[in-house]
Amino acid sequence: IQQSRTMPFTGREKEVFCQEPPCIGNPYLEDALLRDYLQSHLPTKVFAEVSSDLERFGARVKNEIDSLGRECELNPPRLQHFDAWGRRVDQIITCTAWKRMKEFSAEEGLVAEAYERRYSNWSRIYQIAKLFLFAPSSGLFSCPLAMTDGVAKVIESLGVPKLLEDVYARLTSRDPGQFWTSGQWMTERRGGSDVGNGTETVAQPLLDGTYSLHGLKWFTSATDSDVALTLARILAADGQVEQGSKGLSLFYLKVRDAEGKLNKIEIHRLKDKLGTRQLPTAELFLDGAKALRISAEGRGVATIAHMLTITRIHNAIGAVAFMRRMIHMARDYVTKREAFGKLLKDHPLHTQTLARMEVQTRGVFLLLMEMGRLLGLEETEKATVQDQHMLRLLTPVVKLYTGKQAVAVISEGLECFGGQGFMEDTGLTTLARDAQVFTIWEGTTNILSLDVLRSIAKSGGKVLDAFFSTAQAKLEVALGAPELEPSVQTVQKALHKLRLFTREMGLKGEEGMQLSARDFAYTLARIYGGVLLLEHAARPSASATDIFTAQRWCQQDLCLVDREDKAGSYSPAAASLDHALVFGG
Ligand code: UCC
Ligand code: FAD
Repeated sequence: IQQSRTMPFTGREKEVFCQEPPCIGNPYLEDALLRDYLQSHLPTKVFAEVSSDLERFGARVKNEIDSLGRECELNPPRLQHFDAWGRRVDQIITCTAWKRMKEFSAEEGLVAEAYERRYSNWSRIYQIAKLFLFAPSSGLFSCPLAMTDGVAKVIESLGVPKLLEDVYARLTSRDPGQFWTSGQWMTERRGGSDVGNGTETVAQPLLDGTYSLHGLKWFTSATDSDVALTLARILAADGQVEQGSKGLSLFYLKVRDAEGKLNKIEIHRLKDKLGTRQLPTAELFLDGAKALRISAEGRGVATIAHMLTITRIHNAIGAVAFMRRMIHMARDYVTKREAFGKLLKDHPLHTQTLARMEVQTRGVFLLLMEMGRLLGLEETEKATVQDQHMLRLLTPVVKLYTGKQAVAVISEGLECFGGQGFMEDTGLTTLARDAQVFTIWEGTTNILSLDVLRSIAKSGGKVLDAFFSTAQAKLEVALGAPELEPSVQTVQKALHKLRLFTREMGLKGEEGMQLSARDFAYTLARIYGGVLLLEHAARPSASATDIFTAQRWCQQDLCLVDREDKAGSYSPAAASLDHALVFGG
């Protein structure tokens, strides 16, 4: 045996192997599906302009924004209650990178683009594509942008009243010096889902026509924002308030005055959160905050619903964008990491794992873009009644389904890096911690499933008619391609079963319908995801990968309600067995 000159693991030998880390590239150039989608849907001239801007912006995300996003994670906001001289200041201190994000957002028109409508109905798709590239690198600045967009939408829906002209202009400004962001304060201690019963905040009418708000808001994200919308009950002259949802009105307020003093608001504390740590989320005590009522009395929930549509779509942007980022990182890593004598990319089982993540991500990406397409049509008054029904029905479906899939795919993604996927300093864990919130805020999975039922009831079933006819029309396009025919038939069968289920749904009673709500929403997501993948795969320029993706998606259980209904899961007997199972000790 020959003795080596130096002992292994002594001196410099310790540093012999260092794994090359995964890197992000230009997220636009790396995303063939995004580019294909835009090229297929946008008019040629619009695509040329949008594509060149997204390529430029993608480079900016890679070279400039991504590291700032990481800085936001490493320098979370903190709350300073008192200044050096004991004065109560309640100052939220954010890092420079967070402030830079606000400037970038204005410069890049991340909200403005949707309201300038330079590209008519395509502007929403363009804005969504841009936010999609931005979100995973944004240090969660995507959150205040979502709410800012939502408030601009509410103001627009009110016809931009004179008193709100300035704030509307600021929320949609491209000038960093003018640009304002907004918060959305809906949640109180008694309830964030059941806002109608959980809201205790009262609004005292003042002589000048404004109100002073008194109450405690339990979750308020992006609390460093300039303005906010919030709900409260108007105090009648006899000191009474109307309870329930019908007692809620919507208010607009400025968080601070021109000198930077809080508008009779105390910031109790910043939340200590599992994720989204870059983002300040506070508990606020409203101690007479001056506010403007912007809805009719008692129409608070219905008015803020315009905002919920927008923020829920933004939630889906974040969820799908995080999935895409995780896959891109994992895809890069397999070209650098070796195991058992070869690169990970040469282990078919590992590639299969990535392929399954990719199928899920592609399906939900098309669901997201469909929301952008429908919203763009609605905002430019080009939407048919059917399009409007689809927008209403699919908003909760897409929010809840993308949120859940993000958690699943991102968790799988962490495993793709082995032990390194569990290490804080890789930055990968941030995606996992932050993704968890996509299922909770802006309505939990169950609440959104019930919102799907609400949309059906409110429309007298018309949203479902729109679903069936839109899905059928899109499938007809795909029927021409022989490779797609078996998958088209699978989706058609699922649609048939769903139709049968919906015919019987009313007979299940209130509880039976509620028990089916989650499976029902998943069924809509899976069927419509399949429809969109098939439509995409039926384009003349479609690739073999597009076809394969559609086929794989359609191999899932598409009609969950059929399976579960046959198993009796929505019956009173099942509900009582569920109860016994959970509480039986
Ligand atoms: O979590 C929050 C912010 C986090 C940060 C933002 C991040 C964004 C993404 C970032 C990505 C990185 S803010 C808090 C969000 N909170 C929620 O989402 C609340 C969840 N709960 C619900 O959604 C409930 O379903 C409620 C509060 C809407 C239920 O209220 P009600 O009052 O019991 O509901 P009603 O009585 O059924 O509805 C009242 C009115 C009706 O209209 P009218 O009176 O004309 O019949 C409904 O049709 O509101 C209408 N409505 C809707 N309209 C209710 N929901 C909707 C809807 N979704 N769309 C249209
Ligand atoms: P609950 O309503 O108590 O729900 C608890 C559980 O019960 C959930 O699983 C829910 O699905 C289930 N449930 C409730 N009702 C039903 C039902 N009828 N049927 C079946 N299941 C049901 N809110 C704001 O207003 N502004 C913000 O800026 C904001 N930022 C946030 C930031 C973060 C990081 C987080 C985590 C939350 C934030 N929220 C904000 C609050 C968020 O919107 C609420 O937490 C959420 O809507 C759920 O409300 P809740 O916490 O009261 O849960």
